[in-house]
Amino acid sequence: MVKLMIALDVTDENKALKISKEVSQYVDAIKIGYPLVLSSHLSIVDKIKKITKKEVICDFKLADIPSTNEKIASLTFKYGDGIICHGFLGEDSVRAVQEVARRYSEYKKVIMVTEMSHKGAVQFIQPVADELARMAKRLKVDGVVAPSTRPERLKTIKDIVGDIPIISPGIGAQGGDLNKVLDILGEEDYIIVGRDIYESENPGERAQYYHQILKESR
Ligand code: OMP
Repeated sequence: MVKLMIALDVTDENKALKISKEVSQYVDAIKIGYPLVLSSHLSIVDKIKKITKKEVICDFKLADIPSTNEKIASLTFKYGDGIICHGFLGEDSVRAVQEVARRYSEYKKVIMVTEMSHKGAVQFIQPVADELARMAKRLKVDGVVAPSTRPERLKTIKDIVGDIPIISPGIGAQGGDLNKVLDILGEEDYIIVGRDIYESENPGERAQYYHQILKESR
């Protein structure tokens, strides 16, 4: 069964914790990023984990020189189970994050962006995305980000990375076609859904809706 990761991009700690509780039984992982962390504190990861007992991935899209990436990763892995970093900075910047992850524990995940889901991604990142995917494969990262908004690109990237899990945003608010995406993804992969769950009137019900579709598509 393809897994469900909620993107919890709300800017209010209480709301984040309330939604975490409501969706916890239907999601496999939680992704937080700057919106939530800058409006609260990174230690919110502990609170979310306590409520949900699920993995929390920190989407900080690291894009810096190795030594700065290393500092950010060290602080992040005190709390998060995983971190998202960019690959276009080059192999050394990603390796720096991987080394920090390994120092913490074998369970800390480094997830690398290949191609992004928004329109602007075709401008600069898409032309090098296959190369980024090949680098991700070579570096044996723990996951890659690839777009649900472009199923044909998702398929190409999946073919390149093979058994590296994909986490794929673009379903819901960004208009990705879930059926097409489910034909491509496997049971180690995740769809990421944010606004369509956390902005809905009943986030728990909406998460259950996705959970059910994923379950039935097995
Ligand atoms: P919704 O569009 O609200 O479902 O949220 C998607 C989530 O995935 C947000 O947290 C985005 O920042 C993130 N995301 C993308 O939308 N596109 C990408 O290419 C990569 C990411 C990401 O790395 O998570």
